[in-house]
Order: sequence, then C-alpha cells, then structure tokens
Amino acid sequence: MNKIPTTSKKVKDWVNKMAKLCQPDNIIWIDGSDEQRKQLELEAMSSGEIIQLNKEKLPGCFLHRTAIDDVARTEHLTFICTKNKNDAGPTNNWMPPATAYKKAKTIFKGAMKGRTMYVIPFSMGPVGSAFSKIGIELTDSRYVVLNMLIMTRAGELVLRQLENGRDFTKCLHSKAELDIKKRLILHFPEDNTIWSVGSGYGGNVLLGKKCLSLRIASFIARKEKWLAEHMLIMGIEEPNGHVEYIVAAFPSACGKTNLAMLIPPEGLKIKGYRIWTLGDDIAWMRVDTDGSLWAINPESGFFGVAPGTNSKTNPNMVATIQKNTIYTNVLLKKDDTIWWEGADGEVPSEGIDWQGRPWKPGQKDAKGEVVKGAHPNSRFTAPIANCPSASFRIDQHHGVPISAIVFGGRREHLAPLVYQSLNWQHGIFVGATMASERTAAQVGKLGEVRRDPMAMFPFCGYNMGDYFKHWLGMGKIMAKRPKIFHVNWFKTNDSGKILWPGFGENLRVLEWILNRCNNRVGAIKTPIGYLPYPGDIDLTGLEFAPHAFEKLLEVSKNDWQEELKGIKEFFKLFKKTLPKELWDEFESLSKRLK
Ligand code: GTP
Ligand code: SPV
Ligand code: MN
Repeated sequence: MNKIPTTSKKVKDWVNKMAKLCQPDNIIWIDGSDEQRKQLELEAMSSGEIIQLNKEKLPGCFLHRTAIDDVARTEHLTFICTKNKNDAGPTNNWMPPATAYKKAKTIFKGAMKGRTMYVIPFSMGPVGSAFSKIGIELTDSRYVVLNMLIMTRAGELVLRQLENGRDFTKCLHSKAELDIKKRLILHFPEDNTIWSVGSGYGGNVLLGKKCLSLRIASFIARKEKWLAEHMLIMGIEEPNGHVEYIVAAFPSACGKTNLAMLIPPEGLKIKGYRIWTLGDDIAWMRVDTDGSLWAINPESGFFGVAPGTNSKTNPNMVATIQKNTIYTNVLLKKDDTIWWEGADGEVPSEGIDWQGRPWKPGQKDAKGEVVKGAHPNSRFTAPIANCPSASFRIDQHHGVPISAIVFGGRREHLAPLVYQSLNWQHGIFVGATMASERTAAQVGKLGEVRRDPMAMFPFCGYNMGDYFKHWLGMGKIMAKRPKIFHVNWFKTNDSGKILWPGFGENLRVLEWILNRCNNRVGAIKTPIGYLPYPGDIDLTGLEFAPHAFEKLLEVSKNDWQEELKGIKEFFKLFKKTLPKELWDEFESLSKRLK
C-alpha cells in the first residue's frame, strides 16, 4: 500500500470497508502523477491487459481487448435501486437496495484476492468548480485506472476537495470473473453509490461516465434544480467572431462526437465559420445569475466510436487519437498500428481482429458472414486537450451559455432534416417523444425503433415522468430559454440510401438553427413545428438528386398520425407520473394533424 494521501475519515473508513469485502492483496491510491501512470502502463503491458502500439506512429497509445460478451453496455443488467419501485419508473430495471447489495456482495466477496485495489479520486467538471461533483472509484482493473486518468480529472488534487467532509459518489468496481452471469451494474441514488461487477467494458466500468454523470447526477440535478444530460456541447464561431454555444442530445452512436468537432464544408468555409468543441457526450447545465442556461462538460476525454472515423468524416478526431490514446477492440495491424471498418487508407491485407484472432479481409465465419476486424462498438479513449478544435473555455468553472438545444435520432423515415419546436413546452414534448433505431452501442436487436426521450432512456436515474416534469419546471426558472430543435441526419430515400450527406455538412443546418435563434430568418409553420424555407438552408457546393432535398423536409401527415399511436403507447407507461402538459401537447399535435 502506498501512503494514504487524505485525512478524511469518511473516505478512509469507506475504502477500508470495501477492501474488507473484496479482499485485495494491496491498495494503491492514484495520485494523478505521470510517474504513477507510466508504472501502471508497464504493469498492464506485462499482465497482457494492454498492448503498446507503434511508438513512432502512435506515441503513448495502447490496445485493449475485452471479453467477447463484454463489448457494449448491458442495459438488462443495469439497475436503479431505490426504496420505492415507482421512483425508478417504468423505463428502468429496478431492485430494492437491500436485495441489490446482498446479491452483489456475494460476487464482490473476495473478488480482488491476488489483485490490487486502486483508489481513484476523480472530479467530474473542473476541480473546485461549484458545478463539479466528486467521486472515488475503487477498481481492480488497471485498464479502468488508465481510462479514468483520461476521462476525468483524477488524483490527489481532488482529495483536497474532500478534506472538509464533503459528500462524494462511492463507486465500487471489480472485474470479478468477467462472467456475464455474474455481472451487475447497480445504482443507489439515495446512497450516492454505484456498484459495478463482472464487466470490463467502458460504459459499465468507467463509473464517472454514464453511471455517475448521468444516472446519479440526474437524480441529484432534480433535487438541486439543474440538468444532467446525454448531450454534446459545441461553440459555433460566426463570421463576425461571436461564438454561440449549443447542446445536442442524440442516442448512443447517433452522431454526437462527429457533430461536436465538425469541420465546416467547402461551400460554407468561405463565410468564416469555426467550431469549438467542449464535449461529445455529457452536459451539466445550470441557470446562472443572468437567467440563462450554462453548460459544462463533466468529462475531460472522449470515449468515441471507432468504426467510421476517418479523415473525411471526422478529421479532428483522427488528429486527436494519434497520441496518448487507448484503443479498445479494434484490429491490430502488422506494424503495430490499428484499423477499423471505415478507417483511413487501404484495408489491411492481414491483421489480428478484435477477438485476438488472425484476420484477413473478406474472411467468413461459420455462418457465412464476413468477419469484422474491429467490433462495431470498438472505441478509443483520448484526452479532449488533444483535439485541434478544443475550446479554450473547457476549464471554465461555470461553462458556456446555451442558445439552442437540439434533439435528434436515427430515423429512416418520418422526421425531417430539421424543425423547431413551437415553444418551450412543445420542445419538451419533442424531446420526450424522441425515437431512434438501435445501434451497436447497446446489446440487442440492431435497427429496431425504440423511444429514447432526450437520449436519456438508458441513463435517467429516476422516474422519467418526473424527469419530464423537471424539464418543464426548468423552463420556468429561466429568464432566457434556449430554443429547441429536432434534427435527423439519417432519413433515407425509397431504396434505403441516406439522403443527407451529414458530418461537416451538418453545419448548414446549425447555421439555420442559429439564424432562428437570432430572428434572422422566418420559417414555415407545420403541424409538427417550424420548418425551414428551402432557400434558407445554404446548400452552396452540394448537389442533390431531383426532389431529394424536398424529401428531406417533407412532413407526411399519414406517417405522423401513425407515430401518434407509438407516442400514446409510450406515454401510457408512465400512468399518473406523466405531466399533464405532455398529454396536452399530444392532443394539440393530434388536432393539428387532422
Ligand atoms: P456515443 O458515444 O455512443 O454516445 O455516440 P455518438 O452519439 O457520439 O455517435 P458518433 O458521433 O460516434 O457516431 C456514431 C456513428 O454514426 C458513426 O458510425 C458515424 O460515422 C455515424 N455518423 C455520425 N454523424 C453522422 C452523420 O451526420 N451522418 C451519417 N450518415 N452518419 C453519421
Ligand atoms: C454510449 O453508449 O452512449 C456511450 C458509450 O457514450 S458508453 O460509455 O459505453 O456508454
Ligand atoms: Mn453516449
């Protein structure tokens, strides 16, 4: 054991208690120093947890492979453990706290025998900011430690914040046997506690991320009157040098990372736009003294989707991940660099696939399906500071003021490219009725349309009916409310081809959004909200097949009437907890569609 770097009895008592349960051979406190990190890298290399990549081409980069059945968040093994079932609501798996602790204890008991327990003090948000929250994660995984050092502000500095007895989120993780049958991701919002066992996949084990910054934080945010959201934060510098900030909520693997660091397309670059990235996944937002909504990114790194990332789709990310990056479940090339489906350059002629097996392009498995080199949910962990478009305001204690909130999903049909809500309350309805096709970021059937309100379905730490009420209430305490929009980059034509070029071209839509926020353009009022006049979206340099752009902005009354049925079914789940305002909005939309 290294020296205990804290005088906080609360911290020491809890660490001791958990150590008694898990019985590690050793306890190491993470101090945040480079020396300690390097030492851990060496140990993780010799244990085989990570593989060092080509030192010239990818300095400070490593590859990690997870177990084959441990490659994405396991929502069916994720629980909100509140005393009353109704407090978890109809969208969460629920277990009573006593049962959950008992069940998990049998798995945690002695799980760290022969291993070291690492104590990681971390701050979500700038250390010392009134916006920030502190957690301590105990883990027996060096991979987790190395990732947490990228994703959060971690180390001794954080412990200083706890010397006065301040509360922190108690996070316990053990790989245990990495057995899916003994895997549980448990949240105890009433105890400010997270227990995760039996997994080594990022979203299940980097407990500062979804577990703390969304599930636990959303619970706290409701009490403290702020918002913890699954949103990117970006600044759009307009040609006159003024920067407007927006947040956007899209479900997992639906384009947050890409949007957050887009490069203006050729036709628009000439106007002088520039993008500043603050965050790609999570936003914490508060009403500040000026009555507007301000956002910080609690994280300090990206845990991004690898497949599809290349110099055309996301040049800023390609630049970000050239150093000090941990890759998970990608293909290893002969020269110790990496590759994934949709990466730059030629498809390698051979390599080691994400499962550690020799791989050749076009190779088929027993079922006759092409074997992928990288897992579809393979990811990289990289510091935001590496990103060429990183905003200079990332470390600012109270964040940035938000002009627009953008909701979006992956819908082949129905939702047009962009529309604006009629007002705040209708905007909450638009967010609450979001739906999207399932991606590889969560275990389950791909492509299935599921409701994902505000992209928070898997991440809300309490009853979502109350969550909608909280959103409505937040509007009431704001003097200046952001305008609310909905986008869909994924609409297809009849033969299934995506109509909108997406990626950097999305700036064309953001430009319209900012023009609306600043009353610079009018709009067409339709039953679902305000749509752009086609001429108000700058398409310079883009070519569309005949009618393709019209199709992108089409609102089909028939399709929307169908959609109403799905919305109604979904709303009914919440019984009395669904705010009346949302039923009112439902009725109004039904009327407008007649
Ligand atoms: P999480 O990290 O899971 O929360 O995902 P995310 O929302 O940050 O998604 P990300 O930006 O990583 O994109 C996921 C996938 O969507 C990648 O395969 C991208 O290539 C694809 N994608 C992102 N933006 C666009 C877009 O504008 N158009 C199209 N067609 N695809 C996109
Ligand atoms: C997501 O699935 O929304 C992610 C990746 O951002 S994970 O951290 O696994 O949740
Ligand atoms: Mn996410």
